[in-house]
Amino acid sequence: MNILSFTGRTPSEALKKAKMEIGDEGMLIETKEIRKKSLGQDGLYEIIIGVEGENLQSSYKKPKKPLSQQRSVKKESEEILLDISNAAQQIAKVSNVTNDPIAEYMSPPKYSQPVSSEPKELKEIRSEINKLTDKVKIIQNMFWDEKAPNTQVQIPSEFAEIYRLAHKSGMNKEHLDELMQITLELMPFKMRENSTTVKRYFQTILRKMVPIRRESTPIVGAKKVMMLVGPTGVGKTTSIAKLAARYSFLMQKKYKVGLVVLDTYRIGAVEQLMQYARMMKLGIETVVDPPEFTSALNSLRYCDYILIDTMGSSPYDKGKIEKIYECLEANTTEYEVEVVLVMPSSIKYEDLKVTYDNFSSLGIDTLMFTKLDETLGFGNIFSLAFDTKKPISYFSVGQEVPEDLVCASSDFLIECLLNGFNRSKV
Ligand SMILES: Nc1nc2c(ncn2[C@@H]2O[C@H](COP(=O)(O)OP(=O)(O)OP(=O)(O)O)[C@@H](O)[C@H]2O)c(=O)[nH]1
Ligand SMILES: [Mg+2]
Repeated sequence: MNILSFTGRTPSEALKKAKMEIGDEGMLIETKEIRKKSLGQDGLYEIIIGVEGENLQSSYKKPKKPLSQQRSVKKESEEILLDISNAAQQIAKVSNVTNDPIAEYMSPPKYSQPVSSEPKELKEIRSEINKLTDKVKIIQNMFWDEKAPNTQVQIPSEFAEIYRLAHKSGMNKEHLDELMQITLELMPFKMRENSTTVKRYFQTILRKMVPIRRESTPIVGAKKVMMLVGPTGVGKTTSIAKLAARYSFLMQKKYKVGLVVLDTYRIGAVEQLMQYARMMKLGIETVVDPPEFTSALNSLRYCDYILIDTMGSSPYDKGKIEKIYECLEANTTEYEVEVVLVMPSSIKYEDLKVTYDNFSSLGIDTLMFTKLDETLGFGNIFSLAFDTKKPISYFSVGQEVPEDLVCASSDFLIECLLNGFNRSKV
């Protein structure tokens, strides 16, 4: 077999040259990045093609010096992987590339080799097909070089899949670029060889980047006081009910839970929580003016957990946010109130950021995201936590009380981000 080398500014340019010179008969053995693309310089890629015996097209006039004589080719590379025609055809199918630079040089597929009925040969064919599938993925990614997004860092083709997934998830672009850079810098070279290991490594990096507050239970004698704040209709009251049920019935230890309602503007809001309190037989206090906040907390002194529901306020409604602030300021008890900002996962990162900024005067401690069941992308959640460095404490994944609540974990979020929300994995 003759081993030939072709170079180009992109792998597909090199492949095109090979196609012009040797037609369909060549077998793609290896693709290499020889020089990275930089500001003032094009990238340089080399593809290595194997051609059986004298089987070269007449258009191939100048026989190149076999590469095997120039330098050694890895033994494993000798295993023939792909016929160029077949490759190009499959790429077009898989990647749906229009204006495929190879397509114009393509001839109909040739299945010249009759399949032997010998079991041993069948086995070999199956093994070839497996290798082929792997290589199709590599070649599919070659087109990445031509479609790759305009980013600060050059994203290699092996990263195409994770880039697409993260981009589609709604992650902020600057964060994505930053993460790509980190991943590129840290990833051991060996792991870049296939997209599965690249994805696994990227997953690990993402997990490390997202701040999470693990659920902790109150130590004996102490109390946990949590206040849920956030825009209207995001699921604060429903989440208070879920948390109340969790702490009072669903954990190993049954805690005493008390509720406080700050949302006294609307009769319906008080009634909603009153109903849950009645069902779960929990103490409940209402607060109209800030000085009553301390007395409400004092009345629930016997509780391990005090959960405070607040009026939903538009992020632009400074008046309502101010009222909540006054209550927090008026707290003269020894209890520290953990302020949880509740936001729906169904809004884009920029809107989450505006919401966060508007509520930040309350001193946000943790983030809770609701309605995970109503969205497809989770990169916005990642980006907000990554940007604000505020840990996520809980997720709400549906309307059902109490079951649709998930304690935050980076594994869960990153799984949702890369593979979508799956109720069976809750
Ligand atoms: N699909 C889905 N719906 C949810 C989720 N959490 C809450 N909801 C629904 O969202 C609606 C509003 O929920 P509430 O708990 O009343 O929201 P709120 O933030 O207290 O609303 P205001 O008090 O008006 O600000 C209800 O119909 C809930 O059932 C969730 O995780 N997924
Ligand atoms: Mg409410």
